[in-house]
Amino acid sequence: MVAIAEPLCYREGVPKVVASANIALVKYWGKRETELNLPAAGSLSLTLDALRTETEVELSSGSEDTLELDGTAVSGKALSRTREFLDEIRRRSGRHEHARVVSRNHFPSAAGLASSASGFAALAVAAARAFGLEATEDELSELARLGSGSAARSIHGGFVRMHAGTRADGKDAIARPFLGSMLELSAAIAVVKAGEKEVSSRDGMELTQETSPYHQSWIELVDRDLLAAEHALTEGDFERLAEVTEGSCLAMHGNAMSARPGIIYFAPVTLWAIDRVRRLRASGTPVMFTVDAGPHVVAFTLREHLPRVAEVLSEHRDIDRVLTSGPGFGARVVTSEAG
Ligand code: 2P0
Repeated sequence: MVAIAEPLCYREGVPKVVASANIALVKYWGKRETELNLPAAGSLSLTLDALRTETEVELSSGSEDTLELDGTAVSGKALSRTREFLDEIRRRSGRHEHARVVSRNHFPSAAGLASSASGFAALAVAAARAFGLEATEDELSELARLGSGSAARSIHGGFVRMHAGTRADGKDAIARPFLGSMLELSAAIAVVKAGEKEVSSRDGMELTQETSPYHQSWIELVDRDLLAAEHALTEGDFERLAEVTEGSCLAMHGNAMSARPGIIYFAPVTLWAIDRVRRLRASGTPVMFTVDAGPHVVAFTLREHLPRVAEVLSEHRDIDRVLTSGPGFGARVVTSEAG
């Protein structure tokens, strides 16, 4: 029996999977189908090395699946989502055992920092392995998507392109690496002092698509932004990428703010940080901002400018800390059964 607080690496014989969260440059906000969690449009992200989740899945003789996150047994919504996910793994593998899932985030959970992306990507790889389910990268991405749309992207490293697909069974709603970028971006993540977000991405998306008068325009914009962002990456055109990335972020938030009741993820300091990023860019530093479903601001820049960008963003008392990160790898097993 392993104590809950014991580090993951002490569970001998259980492979550990690491996945990194990703931050989208062209955002995902809306679904074409909720049962299979199919996105209404594509998206484009960068997987970030510093935002890691480690997960172990062990088959158990118990009568139900258990989940421990950061040393604490989890119940409620997070546990039911994990169990539903494991039900699908059982269905596909033809096995019936329950599982013990132990997971640890190396960044603040549930604060709008994409922990469901790294969490479900790591869980997909770890659970497939534990249940002996052979899966290609496309299948792992599809599986991760069932847990969380953005998790499909965290199966891969670097820049990643999520495809909305058209099939009803969702087999083509998967992410693949986007190769050929002439830009290598790093990120400074300004973590705002705040508790858990009030509206989850899932609920926020649903309310937005049901009530925002701009939702259809937003969905149509995504395809144009994807083309423009991919072109900017292959041309190494930082300015153009900044225009598209910031535009996609603001359009997503504008759409969410236009829901009834409007969803406001920004805190006052979010606007302060956006202003600082734009001032830095105007004075010659290549940097662009994006904001997910929370108040934190992610500034993408080139590696050599990262210290300066992080320094500027840490100057406000409502910024708790600034994390810095280079591009990350895709989800992978880091310890084998041999230990
Ligand atoms: C993104 N977000 O592209 C967007 C931008 C948040 C803001 O994907 O319902 O947790 O599980 O598919 O993946 C967060 O949404 O939503 C997200 P579900 P998910 O990164």
